[in-house]
Amino acid sequence: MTSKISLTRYLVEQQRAEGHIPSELRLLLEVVARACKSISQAVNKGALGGVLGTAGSENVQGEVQKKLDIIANEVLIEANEWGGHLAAMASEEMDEILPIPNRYPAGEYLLLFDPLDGSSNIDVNVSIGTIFSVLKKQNDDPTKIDPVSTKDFLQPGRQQVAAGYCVYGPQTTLVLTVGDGVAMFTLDREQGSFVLTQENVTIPADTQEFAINMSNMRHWDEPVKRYIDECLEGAQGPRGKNFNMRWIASMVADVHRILTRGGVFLYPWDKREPNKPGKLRLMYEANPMSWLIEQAGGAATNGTQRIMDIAPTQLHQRVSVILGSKNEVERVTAYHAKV
Ligand code: P6P
Repeated sequence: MTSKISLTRYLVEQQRAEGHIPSELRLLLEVVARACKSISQAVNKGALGGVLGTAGSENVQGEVQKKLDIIANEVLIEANEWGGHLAAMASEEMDEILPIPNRYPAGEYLLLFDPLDGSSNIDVNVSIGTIFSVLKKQNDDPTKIDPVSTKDFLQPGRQQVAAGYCVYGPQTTLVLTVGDGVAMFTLDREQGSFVLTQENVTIPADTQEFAINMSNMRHWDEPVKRYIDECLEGAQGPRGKNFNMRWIASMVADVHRILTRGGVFLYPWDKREPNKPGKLRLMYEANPMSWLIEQAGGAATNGTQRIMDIAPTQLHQRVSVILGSKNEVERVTAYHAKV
């Protein structure tokens, strides 16, 4: 029986062997994992915990907040604010960044998160998840520590030092990269710890499975319409093979499936709100998911450029997302180039 490798042991060995994880970052990742365990407990209680339904408020995106959205946000803040590893936090559920209170020591890392992605699925018992991204506060003059501000967060995704998600589904699974491949840890509820269940996760370059909200078809731009039409034409069409479709309406669950068996996920720009580049948020949804996908051998673009090269201008800015099996993402991106 191979001994179980806990998240802690994995991170210590990464720190020792690869030098990817300074101890402050290792501590941060362990704190985030513990927070995800607490969120998983709250999610699993469902109606028994009185946590279903809406909170009667809206978030910065103008979306109705679920009780669990707020609970998950508070769990992540309370778990991370005192440890001394962070300069500030940013969340989908908060308009502004949250600097570490003066009563606690501040560190050099910036933590961004969508505390509970896919919350429209909470009340119908479908998988949801927490997405997180870690950046480092850049100090132009190391001798002078400037007070943290929103501009410290506005770094392209390629600057991330860690990224991951925790999916609350039939299993609670933490998926993580620090730039040395992708590892998956399943929560062992008897031990109360995350256990390594897969490392060096790899996405096949080709796939026969796409994920998109088909109800928006009439609003898509031509390149996306062409790509999906060709998939739907199946073996008799230009692709010469049949495709399957999945749409869970929970990015964490759709990305987890793609990391597990391949596929391509699309949430493209559409004509409904032409001034919005897309629905999903760059900083705490698209960037962390793009790094995981790239670290597993996949690709992630907004149709015209690599998502992780996008220079952000706003904390909550949105982006069009095409990610997953490399050859499919490259095909969709090539169709955009021909327009
Ligand atoms: P739609 C969830 O609200 C989310 O942000 C992503 O997790 C998901 O992929 C997408 O929106 C679903 O959007 O328009 O299909 O409900």
